[in-house]
Amino acid sequence: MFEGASNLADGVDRAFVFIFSIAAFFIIGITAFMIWVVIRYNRKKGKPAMQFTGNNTLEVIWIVIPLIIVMAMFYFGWIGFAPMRKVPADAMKVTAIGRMWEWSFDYGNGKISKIMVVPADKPVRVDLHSVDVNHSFFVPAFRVKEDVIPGYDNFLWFSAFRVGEYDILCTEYCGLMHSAMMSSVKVVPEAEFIAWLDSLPATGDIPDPEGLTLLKNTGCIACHTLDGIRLVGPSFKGFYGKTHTVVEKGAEKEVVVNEEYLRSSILEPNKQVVKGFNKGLMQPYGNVLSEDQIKLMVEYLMTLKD
Ligand SMILES: [Cu+2]
Repeated sequence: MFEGASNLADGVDRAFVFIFSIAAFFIIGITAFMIWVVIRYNRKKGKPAMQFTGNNTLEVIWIVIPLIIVMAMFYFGWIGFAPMRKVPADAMKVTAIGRMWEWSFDYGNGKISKIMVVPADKPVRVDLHSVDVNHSFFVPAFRVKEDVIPGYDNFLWFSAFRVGEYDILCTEYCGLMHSAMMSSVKVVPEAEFIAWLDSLPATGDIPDPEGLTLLKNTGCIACHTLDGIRLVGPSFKGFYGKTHTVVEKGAEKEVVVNEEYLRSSILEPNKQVVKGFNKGLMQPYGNVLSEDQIKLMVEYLMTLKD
């Protein structure tokens, strides 16, 4: 159990052993020195006490030596800590959700598990999310620990190299059943992980497609509904793929709503306005949305044909 099971463990252990050894050396050394002084200068021996003021050599020594020691502690701490904040770009993502008093692990697409399963030798990024109070996600064997704070999504990562099952604890007192807020992480070979994820039922919320999220966040659906109801602009439902009459420079013409029409209606909404709707109510979105965002929106709108 003492042996680390992730890529980050060595750095943490090195800093821990270094700082612990120095602390142990000084606590033993100082205590022994104090005992020696108490015996050696015992008042019963009748030696008169002497007063000293100022000793430059001594002061330099007790400034320089501790300075070197704490800088060495900092060095080992830093080289252990720095890699913890650099998540490899190819890391797999899992969201750990903390609530009173349990952990759950969201693998995306509605797949939520009570225990964590990760492939061996793969970087795993764990996004930390709390739905209620402060928790702290701790895997002792991986030497990773990070607070899970409501309203502030933190993260950690690791690459576990030893197949096995390890404890997950909450290390921030979070109420009555805090001590029972435990789970475990299973490190399995990659093929086994893929099979496990496949068999995990999708019981959670399936997130909106990215294009829909963009339509919502940009405010598009305030004027264009998704259910066919007419508001300020034409409903998106069944819009794609049909022929509509539009007004361009005062003249009516027929257009087939294709990918290009959807795109140009985001960039130049007042160029070809669907007949029966008012011109000038929608602003061009070319400088609000990126090319990629427009592409995602258009792709989503194309799925709404009936
Ligand atoms: Cu907790």
